[in-house]
Amino acid sequence: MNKWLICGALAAGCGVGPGQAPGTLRVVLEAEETITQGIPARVGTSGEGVQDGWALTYTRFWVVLGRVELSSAAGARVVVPTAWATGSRVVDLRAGTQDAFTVQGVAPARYDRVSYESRPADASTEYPAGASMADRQAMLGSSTWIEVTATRGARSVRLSWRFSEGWRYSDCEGPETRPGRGFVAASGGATVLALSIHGDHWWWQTLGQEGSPVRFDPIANADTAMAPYAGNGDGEVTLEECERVGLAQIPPADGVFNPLGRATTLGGFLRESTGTNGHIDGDGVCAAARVR
Ligand SMILES: [Ca+2]
Repeated sequence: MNKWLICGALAAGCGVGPGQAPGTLRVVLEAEETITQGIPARVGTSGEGVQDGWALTYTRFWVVLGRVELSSAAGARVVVPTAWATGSRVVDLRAGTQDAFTVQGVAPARYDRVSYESRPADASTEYPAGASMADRQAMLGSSTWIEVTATRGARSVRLSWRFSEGWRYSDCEGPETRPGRGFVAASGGATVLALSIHGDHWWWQTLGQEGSPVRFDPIANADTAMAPYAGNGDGEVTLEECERVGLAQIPPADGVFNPLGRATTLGGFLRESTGTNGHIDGDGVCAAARVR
């Protein structure tokens, strides 16, 4: 093991290799544009947007993040502040990209083991300033809480979904623009690592598949009583209404799903999709596993 890798395990203040100097690592929580700007209806027959003409706006996007681990197979480790290493906090991503923490004296190295978790909020979870007591109470037991208003012409539906599943994102890799496991902490400089949360995967047709068709009809229709849907028509699509819809029964005109064998209902598809939201540095992918 290189001397400076051992140094990294001990944090700041010790010597590094020839020509190398410790740097600063700033970790930010990145909100994908879909979260802050919404997802527009597609214009024309190609390009991005919702293909069936719905436009989606997030009015809430809360996600619990924590248990951040930044290390390397060679033994280097970034000393993550305790609040982020073992704790968890609710992040309001509608507020946009925000700082998580900064670590000084980080030994320059590739940290190829990057992981973090999104577990259900518990009594020790911290909240954004200004979060109401009622909202804190409502978030208990959930790892993600989204509220969406969707409109198409004169039709409008809303949803408020709280997901109780917990996820661990691990072995994160850089995006195509800087490939490789984890990230490289620069020698003597400032490095930024983003824990990036995506906001459009629930509306995809293939589970977690970037570039798959984006549609909202099956979800909007889950509020209706038109078979195979079994909703109550009150203008709000609940996760329970989505649970009642078998993916195989959805009319092809509404959508054709590929759950990769991981779900049989629309609700199950949405729950599994939640576990595909975690990335690094934009589009860098992570392995995901249920932790509860
Ligand atoms: Ca309903």
